[in-house]
Amino acid sequence: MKTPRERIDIVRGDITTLDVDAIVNAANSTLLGGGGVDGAIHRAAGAELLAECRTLGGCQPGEAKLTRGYRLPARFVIHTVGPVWTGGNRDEAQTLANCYRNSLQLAVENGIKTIAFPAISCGAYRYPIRQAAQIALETTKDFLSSSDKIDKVFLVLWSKEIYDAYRESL
Ligand code: AR6
Repeated sequence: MKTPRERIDIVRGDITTLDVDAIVNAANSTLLGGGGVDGAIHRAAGAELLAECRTLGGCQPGEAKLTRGYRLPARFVIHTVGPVWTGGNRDEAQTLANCYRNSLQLAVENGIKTIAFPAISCGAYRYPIRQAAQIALETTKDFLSSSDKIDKVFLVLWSKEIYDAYRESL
């Protein structure tokens, strides 16, 4: 079996274009859309995504909920809500780790083998990039070392700065 490291790919690009079983959305707790990667995912998936999101009753920070992918190449979208960075004293690190863990767990429960994450909380929610990169990588590696159900995790970074931070953390 491949090592956890061999099952993680760090790539630059637009997550909405990826042909994977599921892409993860960095949503807000209403799950009713927003800017950043959330806006891009809703635009690419079409109005049916918002209609399904309306049935979910929102989502707490650190938790994750599944919808179909509609017009996306991805079959599913896993919506998670990252922490807003307020200095690090409000369990932001724990909440961010929960986003990765709970999204991966939900993927396993739904037979998802390939999954792509954006840099959750690294935009509007202002999480310090290096710390977020470390949490993304550590939490994903830990999960993969305890489960062989996921074949590949793509960490998809839009900006060069964040891409470089992830490469360094690896
Ligand atoms: N593909 C991959 N990454 C992207 C894309 C894309 N198409 N577009 C943006 N990013 P953000 P957050 C990057 O702000 O910090 C929304 O309004 C972006 O460059 O999308 O968790 C929600 O509704 C950044 O590095 O998410 C919430 O209200 C990263 O994705 C709030 O923003 C995450 O930035 C969530 O804030």
